[in-house]
Amino acid sequence: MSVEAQTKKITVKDFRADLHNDWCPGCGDFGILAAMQMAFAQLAIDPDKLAVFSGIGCSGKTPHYINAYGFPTLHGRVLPVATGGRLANTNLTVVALGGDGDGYGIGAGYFVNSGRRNVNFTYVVHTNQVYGLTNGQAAPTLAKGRRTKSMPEKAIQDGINPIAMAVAAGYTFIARAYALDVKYTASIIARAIQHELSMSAIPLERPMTTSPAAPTRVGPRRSSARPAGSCMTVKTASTIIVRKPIDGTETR
Ligand SMILES: Cc1ncc(C[n+]2csc(CCOP(=O)(O)OP(=O)(O)O)c2C)c(N)n1
Ligand code: SF4
Repeated sequence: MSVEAQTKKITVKDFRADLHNDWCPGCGDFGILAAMQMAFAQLAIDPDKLAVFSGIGCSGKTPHYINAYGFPTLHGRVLPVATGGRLANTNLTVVALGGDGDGYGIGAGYFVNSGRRNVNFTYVVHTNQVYGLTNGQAAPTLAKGRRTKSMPEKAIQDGINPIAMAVAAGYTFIARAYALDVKYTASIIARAIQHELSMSAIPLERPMTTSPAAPTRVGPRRSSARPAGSCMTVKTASTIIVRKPIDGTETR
């Protein structure tokens, strides 16, 4: 812990970056950001010992808003880069994050193989069933029969089940929460970070501004660059699974 951090109590404010935030009002990313900052403060993590890695997307901007080391990587590539960061410096607390398009679309192979490797860090997936930044194309989680304004027809395929994928891949702490339930989400993130020796995966259900056809409407859109109705989500029950690595060994 740095000398400065040793002499004062660490609070949520220590993780706030003084940067304009351009997420749409009502975006669930605000809840995830607040929950992360709360979890870091609860665990009294020194900001100098924290590294937050992200993919590319609206969610990928999260490291900009956290006072810690931050690394927005490439679309779908956050897990190999965060793995490198973790292995290069085992004194760091490493948190990786990204959208569900990032993690389960272009990054799906990394998601599976990172579960196999079980390097000790936490991966938070901001789940909204769409590619938010690029106007709401269907993410692999989009449920059959749902449609955003950027889709000519309703989805004809089922969405993937991230929890089942994480179990099959070998993640040892798997949890799901609702992003705007900030206190609970913070407690889940804190537990995941404390889960020693192997990797945690947290698909977080994240509400967004929605189309008139979507089941939840959270708030008005602010950005004129993105058409209304590109983002949606459903509130799901929380899930927590904790287990030993599949082969019984643990790697760090
Ligand atoms: C290799 C590559 N392909 C495509 C893109 C364009 N792109 C940027 S963000 C994005 C999708 C983001 O969706 P998601 O990962 O779900 O994150 P969200 O914006 O919803 O947080 C895409 C396709 C890119 N930046 N790089
Ligand atoms: S487009 Fe969707 S994910 Fe992006 S900031 Fe707006 S509500 Fe959030």
